[in-house]
Amino acid sequence: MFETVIYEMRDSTAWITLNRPDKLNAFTAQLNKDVATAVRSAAKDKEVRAIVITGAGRAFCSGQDLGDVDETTDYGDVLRNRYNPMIMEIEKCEKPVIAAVNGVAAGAGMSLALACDFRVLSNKASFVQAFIHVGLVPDAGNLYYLPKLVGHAKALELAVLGEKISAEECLRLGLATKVVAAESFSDEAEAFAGRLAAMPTKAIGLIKRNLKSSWETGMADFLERDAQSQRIASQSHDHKEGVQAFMEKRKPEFQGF
Ligand code: T3D
Repeated sequence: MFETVIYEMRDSTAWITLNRPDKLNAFTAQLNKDVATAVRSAAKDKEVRAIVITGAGRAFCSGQDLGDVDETTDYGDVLRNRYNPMIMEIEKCEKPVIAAVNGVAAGAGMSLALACDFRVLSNKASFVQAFIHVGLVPDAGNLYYLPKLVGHAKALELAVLGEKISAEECLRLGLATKVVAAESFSDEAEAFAGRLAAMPTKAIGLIKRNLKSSWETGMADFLERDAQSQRIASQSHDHKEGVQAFMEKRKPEFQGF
């Protein structure tokens, strides 16, 4: 079904593995398209309650394949036609999306990780704002997400200096949700995704939506959004199950709807 990603279900989690390990999973048009299609289909699939994006081999993703562009390439069009639709699939997704960052994430590879809701990093992983080293501007939503995570001043510093950011530094800056030993990375990422997949998926989607709108909405409109979201959440099976489980002093079994 896909040329450049491996798509597999592990319990209720869809795993999307970027699969161009010889090029450190650098983006080609096909890889942009495959990631976008895979995220879209996981987002639509009722069986899927969490999505993991990771890389095959020793890297997460090294950004644009620099052998695949030349001086005739219109980078504006490349972004509009390839990268932006891919990032928007993640941005629109109402399920939790986890970047399982197994190794280096450079350039647009870092942008891809930033677009996800959670970043679980191997202690051997790193982020590199590689753009500046090739005279480019961080793109694919990078400068949209980065200041929200680390603040304006730090975002500017990382983007302009382009220094490698170790996993530990990512954790300190708030770029990583957690950092785990490389040896147990797959198990830890799977356990984290499994934990999210067992949670009330609808409420997670509403939390994502509300948090995003908090950057753009005035307080009065935001409070109305709170009311609408809570109405939806309160009508869900998982709300009823959560309350019932509390009353019965047992662990809730959420179904995701
Ligand atoms: O239209 C548009 O294109 C606009 C969009 C732009 C978005 C962007 O992402 S711009 C930024 C593009 N990415 C980069 O500039 C990163 C380039 N790569 C690196 O800086 C380093 O490779 C890494 C820091 C990611 C990893 O370093 P290291 O020492 O671990 O590995 P390496 O030896 O440099 O790379 C291993 C192989 O992967 C090597 O191939 P070889 O010699 O074994 O045949 C290398 O050429 C290849 N590779 C790594 N990154 C890319 C790549 N090949 C093509 N494109 C890459 N981005």
